[in-house]
Amino acid sequence: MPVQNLLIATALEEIADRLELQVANPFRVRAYRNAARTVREFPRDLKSVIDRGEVLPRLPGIGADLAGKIGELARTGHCVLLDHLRAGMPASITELLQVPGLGPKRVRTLWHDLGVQTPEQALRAARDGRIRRLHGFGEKIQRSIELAIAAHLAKERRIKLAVAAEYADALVAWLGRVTGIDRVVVAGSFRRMRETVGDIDVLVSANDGRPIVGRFVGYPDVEQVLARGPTRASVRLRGGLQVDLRVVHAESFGAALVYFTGSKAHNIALRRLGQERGLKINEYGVFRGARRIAGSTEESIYAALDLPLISPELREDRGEIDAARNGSLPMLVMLGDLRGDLHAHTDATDGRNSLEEMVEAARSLGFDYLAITEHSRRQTMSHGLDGRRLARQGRAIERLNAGSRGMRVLRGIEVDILDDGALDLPDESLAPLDIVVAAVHSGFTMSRERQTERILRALENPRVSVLAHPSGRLIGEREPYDIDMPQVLRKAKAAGVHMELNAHPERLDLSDVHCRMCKDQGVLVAIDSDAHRTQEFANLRFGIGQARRGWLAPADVLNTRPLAKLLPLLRRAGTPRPGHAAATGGALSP
Ligand code: DGT
Ligand code: CA
Ligand code: CA
Repeated sequence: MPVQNLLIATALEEIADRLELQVANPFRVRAYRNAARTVREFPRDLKSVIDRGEVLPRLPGIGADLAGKIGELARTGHCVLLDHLRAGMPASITELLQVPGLGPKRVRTLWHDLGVQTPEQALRAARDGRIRRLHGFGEKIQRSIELAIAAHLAKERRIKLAVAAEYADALVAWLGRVTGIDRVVVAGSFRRMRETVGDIDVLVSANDGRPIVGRFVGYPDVEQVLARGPTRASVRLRGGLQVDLRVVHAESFGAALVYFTGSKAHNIALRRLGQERGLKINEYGVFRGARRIAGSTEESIYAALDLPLISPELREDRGEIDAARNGSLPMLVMLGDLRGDLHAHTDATDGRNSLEEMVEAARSLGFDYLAITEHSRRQTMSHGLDGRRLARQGRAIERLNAGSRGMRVLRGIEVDILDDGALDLPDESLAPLDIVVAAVHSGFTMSRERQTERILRALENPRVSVLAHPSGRLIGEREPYDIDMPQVLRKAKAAGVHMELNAHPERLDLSDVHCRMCKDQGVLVAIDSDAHRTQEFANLRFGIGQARRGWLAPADVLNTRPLAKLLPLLRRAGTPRPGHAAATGGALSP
């Protein structure tokens, strides 16, 4: 999603929130919410469409009035209606709406009856016992509000990697057009592919910093310049994200890249290693006394310490320096190593594209295979498939496969794991499939013991090929459910079930640490997009980033294998329960 669309969508959401706080007509509120979603999902940058003088495309559910607002936001970055709404109520009130459990109705009561405008004030009101006395609240609600606000305030304000990528790509394109610029790299946690980033660190190589800094602070999305000097600046963008810029000369670029890529812990460990050899390392280079012995490239910095280059994703001081010293750094998996995707949806359930469109998109990406894995019947909100619809889709897939050579479409399902660990579809529905991806979508708050038992039982089912998004977390929104992951992995290993690394930016589940546990235990990881629309295959790159952070090599990943080696590993094809040697990679590596 282009950044501009994100900003327009955020503004439309804010209009909806504020209208709702005013008790506006619910249909009007809903129209703005729907418009926000449409804009967010629109595949092209609306601003450039409008800037080029093209007429705004006719978007579903967006009439002339809303189209006018979108045009206004795209052209000016402002909207008279929103400014008016903002002027009529406290600025901080929308932050209160972000607190889980506080909808517009409750926020409005807190504001009108208690004068509460900020999360801090709401917390105080809860602790003073003022909330429970409000009409329709009571002791229990007061307690849940108190806990939710405390959690909200404790949360570090970090943004998801995929959102940061939208901002970073646009900013790099803007900076790249200034003359005299040599290289632009986004460093920091972004380059290490952390699942969330606190701010963005841009590093530029150029002889003269001033025109670069000028261009940077002139970026149209800059809301506030926080600091500015001849070779550095910090700004806050609209939407709140902070960006730090540093400009260095070419001879220091590698040293600065190492320094600003971090992590801080990795840098400290490098410096310690340097000190042992009488070397000083800083963002300008590696020095012996006053003499610079390295600096222009990252390779030169590591080479000065007798180390091979360490990939940014590994730079967390989790053993990578020792591994580099003794030559045991993994050859990390790359996007190009993936032969296909084992988790995708279509418009038969809650996806947005047809089976044919998803297949065509996967084919044009060069996949050898794509598994279609819809939700199962229990997911009524997403029109999950029952046995009959699943069988019908299976026949459609067989027709597609019969009509083409090249990419193979696999018949699959993302079947719900029920509370007791049974699967949501009977064995006769699962038996004809090429792959069964099993997933927990309910009962997140079970005790560790019950949750672990439930998942172990699902893994024992000989139909199950892959456990999807194994921890169930949604980044920044829902904590992982409580399970004994080492025990789950031991069972997976014994049963020949693989773990998914779901590459959806909200999930990135498995975590990096769990990926590494899989590697250590010999459990293969399936890096899947969970695409609900054709554009979402692109999310695989975030899954690859996470996998690299988890030290995974191509052989550790299930879907780096060609189809002929993949199929036997899915425990299908008449072999109810292959021995566990079949699932260990090793000789089966691609
Ligand atoms: P973030 O922004 O919280 O997601 O994480 P980073 O790693 O991007 O951290 P940030 O933006 O504060 O700093 C960027 C890099 O600069 C960091 O990864 C390492 C380097 N750095 C920052 N402060 C220090 C420091 O005090 N000592 C050392 N050795 N390096 C530092
Ligand atoms: Ca940063
Ligand atoms: Ca920073």
